[in-house]
Amino acid sequence: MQDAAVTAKILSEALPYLQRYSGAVVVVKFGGNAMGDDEAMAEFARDIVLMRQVGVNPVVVHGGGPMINEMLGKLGIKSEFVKGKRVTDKATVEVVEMILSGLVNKRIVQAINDQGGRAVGISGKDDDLMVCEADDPELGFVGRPVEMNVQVLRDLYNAGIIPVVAPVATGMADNETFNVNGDTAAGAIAGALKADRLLLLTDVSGVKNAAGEVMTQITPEEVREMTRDGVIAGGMIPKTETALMALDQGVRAVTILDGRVPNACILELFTDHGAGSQIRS
Ligand code: X2W
Repeated sequence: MQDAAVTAKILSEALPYLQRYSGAVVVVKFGGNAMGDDEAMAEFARDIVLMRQVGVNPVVVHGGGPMINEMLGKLGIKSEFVKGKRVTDKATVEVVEMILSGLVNKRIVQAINDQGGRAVGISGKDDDLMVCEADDPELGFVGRPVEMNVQVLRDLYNAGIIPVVAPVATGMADNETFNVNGDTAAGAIAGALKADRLLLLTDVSGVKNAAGEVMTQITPEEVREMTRDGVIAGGMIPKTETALMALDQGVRAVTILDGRVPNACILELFTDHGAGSQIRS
């Protein structure tokens, strides 16, 4: 078949998926490890703009751990992680906010706008979107979301705008700033919006079973079992915990997938092949 005919066939076959997701709210967590060079960033942005163009309401929540590490390194500030979360003192939280709300947030906003989308970058501080408490005294200024005010996100996507959210939050007291794990923030936002889908883009192909194979479909019960048995371990734990929390709050399905695969979001939403591991009841 000629290229044009193949393209036409692919577009035609996408119709049922386009219909299924028309009007859906899809929260996409774009992890720092999933962000590549400018070309990969442009490709991610194109997928997000395509989603918007076909009637999906995408909400992007990003991370930026590797970019924070790089700046802390330049400044000679030491950093360590406890159970997947960065121990965050006063000097560190200032760097976290500068990098996430500044550098990383604006890079994504610019990439989406360069593809013809209308992205607006905010953080959890804007309109008190995400109000936090200290997660654990040992971690310093690491926040656990306790109050979500997601109307600002609805206002933005109902106006045709793609919100891009940095996981930095305000506290209950004045002048507090919290560093929030990107997965945690994305889960809390998806839960509060009762999103149709939460896509967690990372740098692994999904959740693996004991034999090391990626599982395409998993139930929450299987996730609990695999966590108890130590099959789900390390960096996957915050992701599956986020997934279970989001499902509990009314999100219909959560997918953990490799964001470095070209067109990962489109593959997951608009083809029957799908991508990564989908967790749903
Ligand atoms: C993260 C926030 C960024 C993040 C951090 O300081 O690295 C905590 O650990 P990725 O790229 O999604 O890992 N916050 C509390 O989550 O970035």
